[in-house]
Amino acid sequence: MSRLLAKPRFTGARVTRMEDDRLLKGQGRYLDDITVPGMLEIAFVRSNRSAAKLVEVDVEAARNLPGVMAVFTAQNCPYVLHDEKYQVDQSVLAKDEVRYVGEPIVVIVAENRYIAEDAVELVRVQYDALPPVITAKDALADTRRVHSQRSNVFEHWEQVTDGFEEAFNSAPHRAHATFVTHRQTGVPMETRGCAAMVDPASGRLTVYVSHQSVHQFRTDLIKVMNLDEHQVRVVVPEVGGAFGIKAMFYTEYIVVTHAAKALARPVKWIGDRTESLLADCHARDNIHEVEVAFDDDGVICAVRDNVIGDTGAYPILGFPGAVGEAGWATGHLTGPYKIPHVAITVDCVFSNKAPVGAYRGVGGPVGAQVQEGYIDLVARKLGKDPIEVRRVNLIQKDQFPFLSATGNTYDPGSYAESMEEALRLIGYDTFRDEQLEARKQGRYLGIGVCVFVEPSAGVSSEAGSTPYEAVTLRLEPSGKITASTGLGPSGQGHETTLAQLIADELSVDVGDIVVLHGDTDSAPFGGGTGGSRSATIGGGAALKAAKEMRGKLAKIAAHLLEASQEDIEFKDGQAQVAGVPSRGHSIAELARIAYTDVSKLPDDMQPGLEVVSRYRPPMSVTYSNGTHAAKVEVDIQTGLVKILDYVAVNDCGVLINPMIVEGQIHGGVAQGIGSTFLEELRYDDAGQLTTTSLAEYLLPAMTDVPRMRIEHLVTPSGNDGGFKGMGEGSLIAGPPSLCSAVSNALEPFGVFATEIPILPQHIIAWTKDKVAV
Ligand code: MCN
Ligand code: SMO
Repeated sequence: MSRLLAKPRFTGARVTRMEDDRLLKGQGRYLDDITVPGMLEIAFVRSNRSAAKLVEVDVEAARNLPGVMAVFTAQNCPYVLHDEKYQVDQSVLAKDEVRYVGEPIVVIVAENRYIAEDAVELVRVQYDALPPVITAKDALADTRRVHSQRSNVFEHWEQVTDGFEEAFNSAPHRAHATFVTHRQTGVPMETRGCAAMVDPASGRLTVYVSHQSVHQFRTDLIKVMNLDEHQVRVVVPEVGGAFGIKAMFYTEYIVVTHAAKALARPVKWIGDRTESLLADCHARDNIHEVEVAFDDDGVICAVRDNVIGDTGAYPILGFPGAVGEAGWATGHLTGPYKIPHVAITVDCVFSNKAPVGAYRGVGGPVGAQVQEGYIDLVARKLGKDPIEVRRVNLIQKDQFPFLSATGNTYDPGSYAESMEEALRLIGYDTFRDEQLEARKQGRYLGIGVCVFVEPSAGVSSEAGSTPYEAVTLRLEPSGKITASTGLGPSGQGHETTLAQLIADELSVDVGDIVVLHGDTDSAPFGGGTGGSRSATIGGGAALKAAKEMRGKLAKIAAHLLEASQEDIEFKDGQAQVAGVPSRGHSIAELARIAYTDVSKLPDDMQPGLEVVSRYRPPMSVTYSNGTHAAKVEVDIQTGLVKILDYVAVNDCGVLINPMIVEGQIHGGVAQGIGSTFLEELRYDDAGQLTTTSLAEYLLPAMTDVPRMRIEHLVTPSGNDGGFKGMGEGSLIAGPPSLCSAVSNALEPFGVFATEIPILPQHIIAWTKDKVAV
């Protein structure tokens, strides 16, 4: 195989996203754009009680409405998701009992959505109310049970480092605080949906779904419905945002597929915004009671964290959400700090609320909120600058690989460096004077900082996991390249970034490559997109496939040129004898020969040029890092927070496309702003969700998101290519830095914010009638 490689042209460059041509012209084809003749549409009757026995479900009038083709209930759509580990059953359509508002009970299949919605109104559900379990504390008390056969506490674990108590008790100072991140969710512009149809000729089933992993989806679907892979094709069209929400498997998908099979008609469901807020997985909803022990310099020796994670009514198939949230949050409790001791207890509980699942960062935002929160707390107690406390606790460059007290091994990163760079960018040196000056005028400025670690591209060796990704590469007879992957992009630009990597390996233009995804009939089996794994693992697979292809091309070229394969280099779209461009063949010529002039091939080579490569990274996880710093002004009259400046210093190893990485950061910070100041899924005492539209669940608008400055540091990972994932870090770092900035601004009022979102009414209540000191 040729070892001589030209300098990369595309890797590391700001290559314009190839996806954007179609997306910006409105040519993206999303789930709801898929219509086929005879397609029926679906509407769900969802529970309007949080906890009740179902006494009677009368669907007669709905069934008789003209245009209604079928009505399904648990009786004629009897699938049940059984959670082996926690011994919980979830009927795909509620049977006997409902456990959260929004749980599907009946499905109407009609000629169109209008009729289906009308029929929904005709269904009579008679409930016998049960007392709901709404707060985490209620759930823990276990006096009322969400699932009668088992305790609400479905998961409990503890972790204590040896010597914790001694270290904790002998420290000169201790402080405590309770940190809360309320219920939030990812809100993709395109809601969830699914369409299913059976091909009458072959009998094969095709399911279109807006999802992050075609293969995982197929695995889950066939398991529940007892189908076989080769009879099921899953297609993911353009996805308008996913954010972890669409990595989950939901009961609606089974109902839609069942209806399509039962009626032998194509059937489609797309959630409306209310359904989306009610029944997409929720996230966060963690309470952390934290105690921290430290010395006079602010060096922290021990942290205790008692956590309750409220997971809602059911574990989501394949993703025990609260365990995920609390697991990541406590697993990275010490973040980038070299704190030697931790004591952690976690209780994950069921409640009569929507199930909790993945949302960008899964536990990372909560964990970072706690981590930066206790650092700020120490500073507050000692009357020190919060930056000083960070400086004395940060893991230093010469300490990598670093084994954290929670048991994670961090590969090299630039923790301290990223913070210093962020401080320089935001002008920390002069800020304190500016802040004092402003305070004299009754203006409250603050800077908050979050130094984050982001576990990315994690792979597990457990059975059932997919610790690899695959890329199929086909050099077509014309010399153009078709690549195919199991990744499931929803805006991350994989079509561009994978093409960049392949183009450089083969010295061709990115425009000569098309990257396909989202179809189990053509994509090689893979894990899909989630856990910020695509650049690292998918990119690794693309590199590997391209290298294999290069080997094949080098072999053909060497044969034709009567040269040694080792001497073949790839440059400007041709394979040539190193340094002798006149002795070479274009890639297109080699491709033509491989398919249609095969007598010229070496004897031991098959015709054609196709490879499939699977990359299983040597590292089980690689840690990205960085620092976000936010400068805010808090208006104590209106309770509004204005973000005056925002900087992000990011280290995700080798960058494939800085522009895409920066786009990821912009988006994550925007979500972080929503998470800190706007977004909260609120349930009332009866378990009714009161935030069922975007008029109540507020998202950041364009004017809420400031311009931000971004810088990159590069500490390569040990995986091929040196990439680290970064798709979640900006939502991990956003909320803590903003929350910390508010605390810093309002320090004269003794305010120390420990709950997000921070709403205007909170700020007003904290400062009203108080005198700044
Ligand atoms: N990248 C790069 N160089 C690196 C690392 C990443 O150029 N060193 C590029 C990648 O090639 C990719 C993007 O940046 O195009 C993000 O890469 P990565 O960190 O590998 O994350 P994934 O592509 O696996 O994306 C998943 C991540 C997750 S887990 C959530 S949740 C999330 C996120 O991405 N959901 C998103 N960002 C999102 N962005 C959009 N637009 N929509 C979502 O649903
Ligand atoms: S929440 Mo992202 O899909 O790991």
